[in-house]
Amino acid sequence: MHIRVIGAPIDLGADRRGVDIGPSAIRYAGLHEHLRTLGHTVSDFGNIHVPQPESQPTGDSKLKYLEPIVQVSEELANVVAETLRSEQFPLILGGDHSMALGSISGVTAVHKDVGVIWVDAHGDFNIEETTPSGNIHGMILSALAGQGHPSLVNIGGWSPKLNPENIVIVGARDLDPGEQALLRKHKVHVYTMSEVDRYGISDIMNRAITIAGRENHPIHLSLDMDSLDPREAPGVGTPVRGGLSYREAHLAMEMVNDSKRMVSMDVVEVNSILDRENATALLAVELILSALGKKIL
Ligand code: 4U7
Ligand code: MN
Ligand code: MN
Ligand code: MN
Repeated sequence: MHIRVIGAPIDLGADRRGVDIGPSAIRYAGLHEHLRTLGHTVSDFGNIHVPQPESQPTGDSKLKYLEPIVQVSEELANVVAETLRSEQFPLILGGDHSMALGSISGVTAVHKDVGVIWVDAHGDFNIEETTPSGNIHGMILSALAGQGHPSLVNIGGWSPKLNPENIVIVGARDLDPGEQALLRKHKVHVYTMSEVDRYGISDIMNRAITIAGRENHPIHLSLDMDSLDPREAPGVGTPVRGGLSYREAHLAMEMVNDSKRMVSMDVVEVNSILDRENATALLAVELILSALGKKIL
């Protein structure tokens, strides 16, 4: 496969700085070399331009940095769409999860009826009226499903990008009250950590792939590193106890690879300031490799 790495060093969507170094940390952890060992061809677009938060007005406290996030999303959407049109696989490195607004908008500009597997401790399904923080990284999946502020919803000039019934969240364990109501209302498939405990990650991933990939739909995988237990992934901005184990996360990635349906992937929320000796970036690389074909034997 021809993989194109795209860096999205955005931290405008989150409260803490440090995820803007994520793309460098993941590259430094040996990403390209390992991908080549797997037999892939790898090129690197470099990073898209993202303004520093200190250089921007915060704007509306319920939608912090809305304007620059919209600008970055438009640019990233174009880069991702162009990557797919030139038959390369976009591997987008965050940055906070607000970057998925651009990445998935780009994917859905090229592919019809995209299914999304969103591996995350959170639902990222808030809107202006339900957000407890005003941080846009918690409002991205809803925006892609056509809910929320028009500027977020209409990236690229069209909406919605996703049918909520083609969205599967895996690993959820911290959902805000208003967010829960929205997830139910829009019939998003949510597999919580309780369900992972009860049925096992293998069963949950089988279901996730069946739902996101039904009717031959292409799958976009969005991996938020806070889906992992903070013991495995200490370098994330919003850690929540009780997450995926090291092996559960690997198996989830391996199963997505086995499905042969994935057309694009993002890896987000690696916070290098909070990390310990780049452990979370190294783990991100390992999980990317499992998602892109690495087998134990
Ligand atoms: B992430 C939160 F209130 N729900 O909206 C919010 F708990 O991309 C967190 O999944 C969002 O890391 C986390 O601010 C966004 C909060
Ligand atoms: Mn997230
Ligand atoms: Mn269809
Ligand atoms: Mn999260």
